[in-house]
Amino acid sequence: MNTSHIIFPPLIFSNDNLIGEKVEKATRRLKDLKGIFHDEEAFSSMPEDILAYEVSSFSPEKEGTPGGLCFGITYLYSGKVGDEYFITKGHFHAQVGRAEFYWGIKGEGILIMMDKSRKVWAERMFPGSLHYIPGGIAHRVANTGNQLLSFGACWPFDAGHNYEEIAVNGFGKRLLDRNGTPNLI
Ligand code: M6P
Ligand code: ZN
Repeated sequence: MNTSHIIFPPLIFSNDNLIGEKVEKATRRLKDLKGIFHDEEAFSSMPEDILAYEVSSFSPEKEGTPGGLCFGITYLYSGKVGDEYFITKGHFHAQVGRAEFYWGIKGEGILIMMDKSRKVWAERMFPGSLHYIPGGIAHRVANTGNQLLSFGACWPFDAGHNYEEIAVNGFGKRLLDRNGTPNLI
């Protein structure tokens, strides 16, 4: 049998690791999250180099290619700024109609979503949880546990990230620790 056309895949997803030549890694430290947390005093008292989260992603084609898909794993560390859990920046998609899947791999957290009218709702994330984020819905994740939260994501190439609206207006609600319990306030 000629096996010359049987090759190893360019990507291996094992445990919560994404391995491959074309995997890109982005790092977000507290200093990259200025203005995101409500307690500015607590924020400025923390070392700005603390790692908040990392994203390993694989884009098989050039960003913007219609019909293509991106795959990523986010590693969100456990921590709080005052009473607010570590969170991802959060974004709408630049192309409003583009949806996305998230799924929980390790740890526990909460996926926070918001529509255009600023209505906010949330879903618990845990190993095995699967979340469909429809087009037009802003999304961000909080780590509510005391260990690393890792979650997967798959989104269309041409979705793009619109961070501006969240940077300016934030989400309509925040996820705060109230006596050890996460509350959307
Ligand atoms: C997921 C995907 C990525 C996103 C990342 C971090 O992996 O949604 O597109 O970049 O989470 O989220 P954010 O870009 O909001 O910081
Ligand atoms: Zn997205």
